[in-house]
Amino acid sequence: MKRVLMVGNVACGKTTLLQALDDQPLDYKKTQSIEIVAGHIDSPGEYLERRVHLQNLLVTSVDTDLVLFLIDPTQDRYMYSAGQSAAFPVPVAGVITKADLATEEEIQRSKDLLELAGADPIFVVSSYTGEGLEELRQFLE
Ligand SMILES: Nc1nc2c(ncn2[C@@H]2O[C@H](COP(=O)(O)OP(=O)(O)OP(=O)(O)O)[C@@H](O)[C@H]2O)c(=O)[nH]1
Ligand SMILES: [Mg+2]
Repeated sequence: MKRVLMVGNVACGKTTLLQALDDQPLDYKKTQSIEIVAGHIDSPGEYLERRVHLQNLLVTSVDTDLVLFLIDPTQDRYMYSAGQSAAFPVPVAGVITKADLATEEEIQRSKDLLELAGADPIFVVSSYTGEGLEELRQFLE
């Protein structure tokens, strides 16, 4: 399986998605620092939101096969800049989380933003209902 670095705003669903992909119980725990979860690299949302920490994400990604840019489509705050994926030394794919809560419009807006950031391909998932998890698992295999 590809080793992934999870990137995304605070509470967008990074840790929960890693638990769901690994068939673990969904157990909320705030991520405080770079951590290994289910063999992947999880990051705190603050690393994306506070620009001084961005360099840590770039350096950490060197140890991975793939970066996932996550977006919670129900949140109004979007942190990715146009072409941001090009700063990473490995491929970047996109994940829209919390599909169980989002409207079609919110999902489409998130797709547009992830495309603009250069993420490809883009998955739409819900860690709660399991929607989209199988497609993402297959891609990571
Ligand atoms: N409805 C719904 N809630 C979700 C889903 N995924 C995560 N959540 C909830 O969103 C909240 C934040 O999830 P986390 O996985 O901790 O978010 P995170 O991106 O790891 O956040 P940080 O560690 O702070 O960067 C928790 O209360 C989760 O239960 C989902 O697919 N659907
Ligand atoms: Mg977390």
